[in-house]
Amino acid sequence: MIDRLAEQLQRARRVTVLTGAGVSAASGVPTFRGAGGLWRSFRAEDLATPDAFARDPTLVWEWYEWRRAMIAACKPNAAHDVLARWTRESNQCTVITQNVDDLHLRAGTERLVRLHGSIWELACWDQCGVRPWRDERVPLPNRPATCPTCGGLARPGVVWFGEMLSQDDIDAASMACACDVFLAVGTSAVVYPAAGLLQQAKANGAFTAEINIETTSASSAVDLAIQGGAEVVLPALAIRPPKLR
Ligand code: BJW
Repeated sequence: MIDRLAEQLQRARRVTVLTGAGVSAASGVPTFRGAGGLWRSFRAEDLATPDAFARDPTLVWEWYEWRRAMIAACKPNAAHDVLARWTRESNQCTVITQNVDDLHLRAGTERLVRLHGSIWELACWDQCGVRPWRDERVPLPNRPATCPTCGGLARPGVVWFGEMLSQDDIDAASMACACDVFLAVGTSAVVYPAAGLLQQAKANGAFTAEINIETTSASSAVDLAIQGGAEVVLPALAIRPPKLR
């Protein structure tokens, strides 16, 4: 299985990797679905929608502060490192992530598309005109956090259910679907529009593969489903991006 993917990667000129929470699992960041997932203990409707924030910003910020503290103690793992190396060694390799933990960035990934934003960025809830800003302080000085420009509420710079993703990110992700190999790693592939990228790449003629510890809704659609941890399978591929050879 791994050999077959390695062969495809060696032949490819353009490689796109879509990542999800499973990539950060070995770093200690909880996933959303499945055993130990955040949605097993918390309801998305109470914490990850604009309505939830409008109802109770303090509760939502408590949850995000708890996650920020947890992520701050985590480091990129071997899966992040391999993907970062691929993007550094070839400008034909793009990583699209649904993760908000920024562990891909910390590993040094280039040309990263962060579809669901970053937990380390904040934005003005009242849209006073200030651009989103980065604040890595744990904890933040105010709870709920406030906008330094207008003094109103600040919100986490992430994409909640029912919210539009940034058009620039969608465009960049769509462009990256014109590739030879499309690899979905550590994602349950149920959240749209991210989950639709695989079909888009397939329609463009890409060889599609998945790396996951479980069967997902994408497993039957991909050309090759490899069962295993991202932090084990990606280093085992031990390949260099094709353009460099
Ligand atoms: C390992 C591993 C290891 C573990 N190695 N693997 C079309 C059809 C149906 C619905 C919709 C649709 N279009 C839009 C929607 C609505 C909605 C949606 O998709 N709902 C579905 C759930 C049904 N989408 C949206 O609302 C999006 N907005 C949008 O489309 O706007 C336009 C629009 C609005 C309204 C209606 C129609 C159109 C926005 C989605 C935002 C998602 N936000 C979250 C929270 C981010 C902020 C935060 O973190 O707080 O993003 S939800 C959560 O899910 C998070 C994740 O990025 C996302 C994806 O999860 P992911 O990464 O796949 O994680 P898991 O936990 O699901 O899976 C982990 C996997 O790893 C598992 O498979 C494990 O087995 C595996 N694993 N260890 C390898 N070591």
